[in-house]
Amino acid sequence: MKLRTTLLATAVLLAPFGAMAAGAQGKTVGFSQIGSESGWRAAETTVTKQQAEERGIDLKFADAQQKQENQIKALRGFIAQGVDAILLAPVVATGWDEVLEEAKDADIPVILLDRKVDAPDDLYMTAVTSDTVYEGEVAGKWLVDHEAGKDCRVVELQGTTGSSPAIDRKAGFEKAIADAPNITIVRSQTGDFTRAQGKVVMESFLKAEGAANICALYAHNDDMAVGAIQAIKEAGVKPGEDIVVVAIDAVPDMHLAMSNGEANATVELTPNMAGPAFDALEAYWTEGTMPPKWIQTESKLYTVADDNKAIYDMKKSLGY
Ligand code: GZL
Repeated sequence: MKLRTTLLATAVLLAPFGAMAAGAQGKTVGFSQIGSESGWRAAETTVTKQQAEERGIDLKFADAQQKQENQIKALRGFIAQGVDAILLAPVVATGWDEVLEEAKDADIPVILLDRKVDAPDDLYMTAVTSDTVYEGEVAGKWLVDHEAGKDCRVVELQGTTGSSPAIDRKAGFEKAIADAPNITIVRSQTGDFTRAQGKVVMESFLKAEGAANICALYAHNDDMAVGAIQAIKEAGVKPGEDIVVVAIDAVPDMHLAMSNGEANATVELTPNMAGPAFDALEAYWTEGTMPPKWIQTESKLYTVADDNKAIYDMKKSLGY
């Protein structure tokens, strides 16, 4: 029942909303998106545009191509345009105070999507994110259970350096394995959340350590894991068996890899951060209600025990 509920929940999260929400009709919202570095990021962009359209919001979309300076420029453009609100997915956690002050001075509410910033929380209305430390803990706990009693040398593909999910997912994983002396991280390097970099860095791990000396890969997102799986196969060893693979996002291709026995576990991150953000803005615009400073989205562990082929098909059918 739980899986079915989750599948339906995912379906609802990804499908366009029928009803037009009066509160947002005709509003203009600027969205500074990081880029399209991963399948999850592309899905987040799709869902955000879908949610805006269904609510009658005029969305001004700016793709930063992974550069903070482009995001800051975009925010200044939105402020100059006098948009009604700003959505920001901050590529890194620091360096936002000045531009967020400018938005506050212009009385334009800012909502953070999927990543946090190291800035005073009066500079943004709310942050819609998962608990990224918990995601790392769930991944770590899964590995501790899976490798109980066995020495397990782990290689880690970190997300974008300085981003809140990379910082948090590392911390959460390390917290989970702290009491498991048999699990040790022997290599850790950023793959910048991309498949291409995930493959390149995994190749360097395999060269440095030797495939036989690597028990597991922990990747901060599925796209790096999928790239790494290619490198593991090209090295002549079996991903999911010789080297277990655990990651985060639960994008369709990770479900496919699990259904093929080439990966083992992932922690789902919903691409629908915009729905809760637009709900908060509608409540603010219609009733003056302020949301809490953090709107947390759900995290759910998927493993090879789940019907991953069915989940893959369902997510693909919804345009993920
Ligand atoms: C996490 C999000 C991360 C995804 C990656 O909330 O910011 O960014 O896990 C994406 O796929 O690159």
